[in-house]
Amino acid sequence: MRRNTTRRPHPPRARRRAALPLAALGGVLALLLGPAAQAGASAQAVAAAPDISVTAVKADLKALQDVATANGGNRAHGRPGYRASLDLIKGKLDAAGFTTSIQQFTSGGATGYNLIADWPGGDTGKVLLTGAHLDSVTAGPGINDNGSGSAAVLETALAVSRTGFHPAKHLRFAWWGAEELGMVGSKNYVSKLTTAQRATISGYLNFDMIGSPNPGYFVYDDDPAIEKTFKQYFTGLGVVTEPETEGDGRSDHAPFKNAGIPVGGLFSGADYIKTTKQAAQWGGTAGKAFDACYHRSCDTLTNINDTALDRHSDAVAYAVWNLAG
Ligand code: DTR
Ligand code: ZN
Ligand code: ZN
Repeated sequence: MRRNTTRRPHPPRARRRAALPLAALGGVLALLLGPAAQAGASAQAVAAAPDISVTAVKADLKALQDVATANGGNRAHGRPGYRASLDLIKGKLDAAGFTTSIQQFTSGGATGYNLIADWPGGDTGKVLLTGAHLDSVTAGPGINDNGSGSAAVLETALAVSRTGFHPAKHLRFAWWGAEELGMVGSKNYVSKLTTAQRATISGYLNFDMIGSPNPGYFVYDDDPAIEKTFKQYFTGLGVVTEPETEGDGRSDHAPFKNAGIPVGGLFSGADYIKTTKQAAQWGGTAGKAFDACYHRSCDTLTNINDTALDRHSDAVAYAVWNLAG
């Protein structure tokens, strides 16, 4: 979905070359006109985030559904469906030019895996990390929880490659294992970081359940700058948001927050009940859960609201483009 933003879409390379002299002139003018104009100029200089195709995100969800169907009905830690999900995503990232690595750990007597994908370039002293947990519960395929976040992060990473985005910061993307066992994969990742490595992470963006069938629009109320970026995006859409308050400690942002790393993220709701007020502002059904199939076998490809998935996927890209320095 296109946002009503004043920014133009990222011009193709040829037009970008022609535009460079104009951009340089803009920079000189900004210097002459002073800080306020400079702020305006630098804001204008941020490339517009690309639209993330909800069709592409849903195709990834279909692929994850197929993985679960072919592997006992789930993509849970320690089950074949999890590693098959990781290999599917890794293959797309490798083909798109990312430097991928698999971090192994053990939990509950089973081997778990995190997938890390680095986009070459940028200041490795300033890393913007974007992630989602890839595992499901054993009860079902976990398409909303958390195929939705995994697919949106994947399509944003692929958009970075497709558009040739090379921001000041170093971009890293991650898909965590064993979140459902207590954020085991992300805790493992953070525990292995040295103090110096932790200091390089300027922010961690977490996306866990962003396509709920009776959706809400909750923004993590942790780091103010990250929260503001997400709220700006939804304001541009004319969508009201609410702070995500009960999520503290309930997803993969928690280990990063506990390590003093700025965190933020989005959530479309789980088994809590949508109020009348929330239904009035967001649509959907009051008195029903945001996701009645939370942690159940019915969390399948039909357990997704396409509008929520589309809006949240675009919000992932908007945040990456605007927080990448
Ligand atoms: N713990 C997540 C789902 C979840 C429940 N509340 C929140 C709040 C913020 C993010 C995620 C969640 C899971 O079951 O994977
Ligand atoms: Zn869950
Ligand atoms: Zn989840």
